[in-house]
Amino acid sequence: MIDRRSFLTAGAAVSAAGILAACAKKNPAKSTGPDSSGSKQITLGFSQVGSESGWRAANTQSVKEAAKAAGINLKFSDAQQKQENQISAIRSYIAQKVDVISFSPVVVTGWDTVLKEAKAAGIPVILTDRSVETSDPSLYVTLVGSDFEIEGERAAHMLEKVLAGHKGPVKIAQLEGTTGAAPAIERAKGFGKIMHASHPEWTIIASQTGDFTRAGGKQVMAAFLQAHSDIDVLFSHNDDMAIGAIQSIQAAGKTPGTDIKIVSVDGVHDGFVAMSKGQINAIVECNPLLGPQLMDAVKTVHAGKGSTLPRWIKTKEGDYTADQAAAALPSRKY
Ligand code: GYE
Repeated sequence: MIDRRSFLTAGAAVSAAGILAACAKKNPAKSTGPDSSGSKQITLGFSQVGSESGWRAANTQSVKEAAKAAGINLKFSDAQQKQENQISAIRSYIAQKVDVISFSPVVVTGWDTVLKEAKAAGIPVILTDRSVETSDPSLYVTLVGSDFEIEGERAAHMLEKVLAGHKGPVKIAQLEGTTGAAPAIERAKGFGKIMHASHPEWTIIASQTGDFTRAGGKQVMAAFLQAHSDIDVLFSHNDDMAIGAIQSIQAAGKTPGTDIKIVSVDGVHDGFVAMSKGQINAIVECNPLLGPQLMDAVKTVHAGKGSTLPRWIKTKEGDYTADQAAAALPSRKY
């Protein structure tokens, strides 16, 4: 998988940066670290959700590369999709007295206690990728990430295009992302909003989580196909689950993209490859390359100017159909 390779490359680059920084410390006459401005280097503690998808691998690489480029000392940990691991990572960053904490919350609820601990320690928090539900907005400075509800609406509009000319009822199966995660909740909401407002002929006949993974998508789609012989459309909350589902659709003797139309979200390399083969009909892009915007926000917050930032720094993204996939593939960056 490209993801693993790029992940390892990024890991190697970060270790190399660590060695360079260590060398620089031993020889203070030369440099005090990657930050050449003369000011003290910023330490950022970052808790990543996990390694569940191609999107996540690209996001991790972007964060690591952007930290390096910005001269920020990055402490990185992978929570393997578990909230308790993220809470422990954040507590450890508080104990280490990092300058800024950032994390991509696996689910939306259950963060107030640890966020209050960060606030009490005077460490600002920047959310990235996914949002939290909190009654106290002062617990984080800003969110750098996408509008997932709009992505769900865009997916419904892409399905309208895919179904152009189709008459009669449309039976939809939905592969949801991780239960309780912002992108799963909001993509379902946005899609449902357009469906209820404009498409009485569409029905979601099956909907379950595949946890944003290929294995999950494959397994849940196999169960959907066993229970329902008449699925017209798969709406998958990410490309990896759609790619897993394609295997189950083929195993059931059906042609993905033809017998069952597929719309998914992300736009990772392997999603584009499946789309160029006509197996996925349309993809709503969700840009994972948040690193540079995040590092800019970290610097602003560290300079004490967090109040000048918007509460939500949104990412720019586009929509693609199968006929555009082959032409777009060479210029895709993830
Ligand atoms: O769509 C999915 C990943 O939070 C936007 O998480 C992210 C989602 C992305 O696992 O592939």
